Amino acid sequence: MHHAQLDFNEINVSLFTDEGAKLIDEWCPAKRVPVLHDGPLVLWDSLAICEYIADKVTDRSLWPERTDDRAKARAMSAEMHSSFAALREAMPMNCRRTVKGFTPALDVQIDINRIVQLFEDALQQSNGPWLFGSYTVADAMYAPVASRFATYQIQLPALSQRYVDRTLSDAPMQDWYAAAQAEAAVIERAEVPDLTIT
Ligand SMILES: N[C@@H](CCC(=O)N[C@@H](CS)C(=O)NCC(=O)O)C(=O)O
Repeated sequence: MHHAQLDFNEINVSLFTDEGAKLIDEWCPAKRVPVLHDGPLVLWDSLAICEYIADKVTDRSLWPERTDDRAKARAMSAEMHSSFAALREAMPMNCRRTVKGFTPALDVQIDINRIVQLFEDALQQSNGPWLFGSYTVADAMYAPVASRFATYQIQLPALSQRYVDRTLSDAPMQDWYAAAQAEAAVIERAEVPDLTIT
């Protein structure tokens, strides 16, 4: 929505707390975040929210121009939405700390390899800086993964590393990180321990 240059208000929901549960009851019909309220419209799914925003903005495109690239960007976004369960489980997004000595299990490494293959193929074809040249919904969908690659210190080929760096230096992402730094809540179940050698 920042890239669409739309004004919006954000309500921060502290997951797995009593206060967060009340907000979820009030705002989220599927009992999950994110949810977008736009007038009477309530949209409870992240990819549907992205599609809606892309439809809503008429002065810029949030999907690639070429039909075949649009199809690929949609497939990539859908794959992010429906897949990578092992990576999500083992590497919760946590932009407040770097996890030291993280070694992915085989199923996690398989997810990482697939995402790296997607990044490399798209970036080789587009020449970057974004997956399809200019910023699209696919970049929004993969921003949390780019964040995980950085904070879990995953070794990446050069093109993918440059893409992760670009994502992290993007102004809306920097704002997201700054907002996270200002939060005090910790989700204990999402704190992956550092590997320490004793
Ligand atoms: N399909 C949903 C999945 C949403 C989802 O799983 N959200 C998590 C946070 S990333 C959540 O709300 N968890 C709260 C809970 O499980 O109680 C989407 O992408 O919009």
